[in-house]
Amino acid sequence: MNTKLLIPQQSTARTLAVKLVFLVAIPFLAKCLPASGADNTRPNVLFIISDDLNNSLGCYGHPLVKSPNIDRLAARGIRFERAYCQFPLCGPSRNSMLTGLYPNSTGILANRQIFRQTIPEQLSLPHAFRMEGYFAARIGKLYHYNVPKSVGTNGHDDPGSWELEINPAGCDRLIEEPDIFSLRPGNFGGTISWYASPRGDHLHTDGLLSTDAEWVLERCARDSNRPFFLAVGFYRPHTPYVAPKEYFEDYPLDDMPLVQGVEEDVKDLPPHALGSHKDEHDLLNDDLSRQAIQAYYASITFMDAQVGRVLDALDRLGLAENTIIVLTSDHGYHLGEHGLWQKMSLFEESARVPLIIATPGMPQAGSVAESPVGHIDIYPTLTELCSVTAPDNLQGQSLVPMLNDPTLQGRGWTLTQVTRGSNEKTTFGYTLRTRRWRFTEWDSGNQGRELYDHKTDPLEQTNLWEDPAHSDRVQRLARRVKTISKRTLPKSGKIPPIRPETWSPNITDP
Ligand SMILES: [Ca+2]
Ligand SMILES: [Ca+2]
Repeated sequence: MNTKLLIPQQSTARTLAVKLVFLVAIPFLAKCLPASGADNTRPNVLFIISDDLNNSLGCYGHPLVKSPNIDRLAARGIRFERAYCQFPLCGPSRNSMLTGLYPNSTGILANRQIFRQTIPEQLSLPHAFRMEGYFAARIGKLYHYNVPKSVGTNGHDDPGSWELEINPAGCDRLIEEPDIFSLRPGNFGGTISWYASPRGDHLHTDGLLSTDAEWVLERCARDSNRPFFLAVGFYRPHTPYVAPKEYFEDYPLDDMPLVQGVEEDVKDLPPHALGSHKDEHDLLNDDLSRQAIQAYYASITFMDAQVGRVLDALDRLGLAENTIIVLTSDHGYHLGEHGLWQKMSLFEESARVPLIIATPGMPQAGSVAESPVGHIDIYPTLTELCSVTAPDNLQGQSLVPMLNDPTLQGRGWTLTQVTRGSNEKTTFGYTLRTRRWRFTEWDSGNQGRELYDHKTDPLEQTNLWEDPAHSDRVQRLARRVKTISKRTLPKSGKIPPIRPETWSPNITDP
């Protein structure tokens, strides 16, 4: 067991507190981890990630969206109520999550890049497991992919992370593109687009992913001498929102909720807060908005059904009793809030992600952890749960104490960042989420600030930053963002630049 993972960087008091938590956690770990050190008793990991999935899930209290399979996973795990990505865009978010470093330390702040171009020596999460003999396999999207164009390829993958890579392409990619409706005809990846497919689950890419996962799990069940780290990256509900038409029938158009009062809401916002708006979003009248939301929800329920098939396989093959399951998304998603759609904002809808972690027979199964956590915390959590040695530069906290006692506060905040502009004109936005507050600062405050009180304003409608009643709080939070964002940099104090040379794959000496 790797005690150093539980020791935070911040303060001696916290170090002591966390050490105490660690002592308390030992009985829990003893319960969920086998006593023997033999490889065939080390826990497996099933890491499930969905693309562009926000918290529109039954287990997160959504009134309409059906997600029975993810809900049943939540019932056997801990559901993190306030989990946030570190950067609300596929590539930067996934590189951060899978290296355990903030985007300022990976140097990956845009898509189409991989951390081997900036910090090639960093062990990724699956790479760390491989170094200790795990069989690490990827099915679908774990690092960045250009969706849908790169579906069926390795995308912008890291070859050092996996022993096996499987890249299915289904009817949504190979056959149906001419039939997909798009706000900009012919554009499906970054553009809102959808299609109710007449073809069944098993023909779609995400259906093929589940079939492949069943196949890999069957092989793993036969060879119990090696523990596995199986990562399954579903493409839905990323655009194009393509799902079998049966799933659309769950969501009558008239029931689709439209956001009201946008004109009034945006009056107190700095321009960068709305900087993710795209011109084509203006085409979304009420009718098209309802269709887009229907298709997004249908894609979630379709993806959820595929998650169910993987969970069923795990149970059927007798693997569930020794497998840790994680389910998350790479970032959240707007469906019209503040007039915004898709990602790349620092509002709750874009920064927040689902996060469920289930360990076999966990005593607190079905509980909810309320304190803010981040993707940055997944890496040290999984390495600790599996007694895998982690790099000592990880920047997150282990969530093992919270898995043991979901009422614990842990770090108590999460930082998410985003960029505005490009090249030398790039500026940063940072948002700090505490249990009650969201404080956002654009270009160190030069381009505006936002403060929201989630106790009274969960939809972030009223920007309180200029309210004299909160001026002390704003000053305090601004100081914290400055300190914390500085800590997201590597020891050099500089964001690592993209290197011109390519990485020569070498897993033992990267
Ligand atoms: Ca994404
Ligand atoms: Ca407002």
